[in-house]
Amino acid sequence: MEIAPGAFHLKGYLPIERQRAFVGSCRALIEGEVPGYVPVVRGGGKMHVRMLCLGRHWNGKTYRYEPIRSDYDQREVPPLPSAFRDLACEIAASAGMTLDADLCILNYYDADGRMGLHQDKDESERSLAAGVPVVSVSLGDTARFLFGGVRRREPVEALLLESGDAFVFGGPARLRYHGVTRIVSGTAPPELGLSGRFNLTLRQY
Ligand SMILES: O=C(O)CCC(=O)C(=O)O
Repeated sequence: MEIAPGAFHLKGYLPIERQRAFVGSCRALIEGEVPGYVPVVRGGGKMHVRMLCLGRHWNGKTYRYEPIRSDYDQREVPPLPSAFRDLACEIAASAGMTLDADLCILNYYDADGRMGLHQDKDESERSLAAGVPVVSVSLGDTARFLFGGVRRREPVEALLLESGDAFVFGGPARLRYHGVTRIVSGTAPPELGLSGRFNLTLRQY
């Protein structure tokens, strides 16, 4: 469903077996050798998600990408798994767009997780100018997602992102504000054995 020019909500995109496989990968990564962590952003506030960047690290202090987690533990960012890259390419194509993802921001939201309204604008000028899409994949508990305009003050639409949904925003929608106001706890499909929500945003720097 196209909810605005360049923005598509692909409900129920991933069947449960594929969701299970990606949840397994997300768990292993976020609890892995280079684990997820709660970023502290440049104003000094803690984010309300546990984050792990893959392929390139997004530094919450500088709002820039880098190969080393210099705002946290100086570790090298883990690579982007090819299955994540392929998934991004496949979903973008379903929305009529092209994405050769080289990074993913993997977020875990617990029952109190949320993310303020923001733009994804730290990728390269070239990628942003071309409107290369961001592909978002939701797994686990439902999220109340806000999608606004290209200015903060513009009206926002609220929609529910459920487990298995994909959301794509590119072209004229690439710089639209978005955020997550709340997690609807206990709504994850029981087959996933997951409490909380994983969200992957796949991007091309
Ligand atoms: O969790 C979501 O659905 C949105 C995540 C997001 O906005 C981001 O990672 O920039």
